[in-house]
Amino acid sequence: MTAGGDRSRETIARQRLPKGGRWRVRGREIPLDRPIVVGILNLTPDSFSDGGRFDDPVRAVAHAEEMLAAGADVIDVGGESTRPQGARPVSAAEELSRILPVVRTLARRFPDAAISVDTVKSEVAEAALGEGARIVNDVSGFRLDPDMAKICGAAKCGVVLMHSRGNVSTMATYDHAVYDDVIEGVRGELAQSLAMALAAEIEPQAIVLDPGIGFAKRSEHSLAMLAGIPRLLEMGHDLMVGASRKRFVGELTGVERADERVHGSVGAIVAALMLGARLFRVHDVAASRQALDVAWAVLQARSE
Ligand code: HH2
Repeated sequence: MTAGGDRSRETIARQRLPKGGRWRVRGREIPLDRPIVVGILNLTPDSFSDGGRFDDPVRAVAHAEEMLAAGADVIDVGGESTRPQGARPVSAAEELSRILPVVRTLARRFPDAAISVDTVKSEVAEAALGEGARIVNDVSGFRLDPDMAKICGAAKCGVVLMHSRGNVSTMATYDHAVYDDVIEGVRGELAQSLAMALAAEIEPQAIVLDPGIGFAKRSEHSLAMLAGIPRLLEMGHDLMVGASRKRFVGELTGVERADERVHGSVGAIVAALMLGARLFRVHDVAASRQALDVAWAVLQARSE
């Protein structure tokens, strides 16, 4: 064993697991004393891996039910795709017509689940919160709508501030993927999102950060973000990771079809869990739940 190997083993042994906090999400607290699985429900015709599969409300609710039965803690409902190729922005009215009936049904039928809305528009967030959503997942980290922070502060909902650059059409492309130091760059820009949230009196315990895997990030940037999770945790908030079926998994594994990337996606979230992330936004709930629970049990046994 080399001196370098000894040193890295020591570093890993010294690393403390973050204490299990609680995520405040509008009248409820989600304990973060185990990995939290956020099931993706895209009500879009054009999402990169599941576009068109759940854009009918009946199928969407059935899929949410399956994900909850498979162990999802949160259902993240989205009505606008940010796909890398030709994402088409939709109006607030169109987004609302896609998501509101489903949010309403899910909130009533599954009162124990927390419903999250994946939107960059305050009008959509406000309406979804009015129908029972408890979390706003803003992939622009409050950059694109000046009223988003205010709406979330007033509603006392949970928020996910994800890092991205550009607008809905460009944020998942490589147009803005230029960094001197990707982790410092993302930390600096997430700090601006955080400042907007705190200025709107959103409680720190309501805020989860997300490095935005694949958003203005080439594969090497996404890998650096995952490896850099301990440095992102220094910002003082729990982390959500959305690696599910993304391009970097395809590039690493040579698997072209997004819906065949489950094994690589699970590898990514298990690594992220080991490095300190607690929340995972996934398409494949059963595989992710099983893998995270086993990896978590190993981590718990190590820290006892
Ligand atoms: N990724 C996507 C959408 N929303 N939200 C968070 N917090 N983190 C992510 O990594 C993230 C996200 C993109 O994935 P998907 O919803 O499957 O695709 P599309 O944007 O094409 O609908």
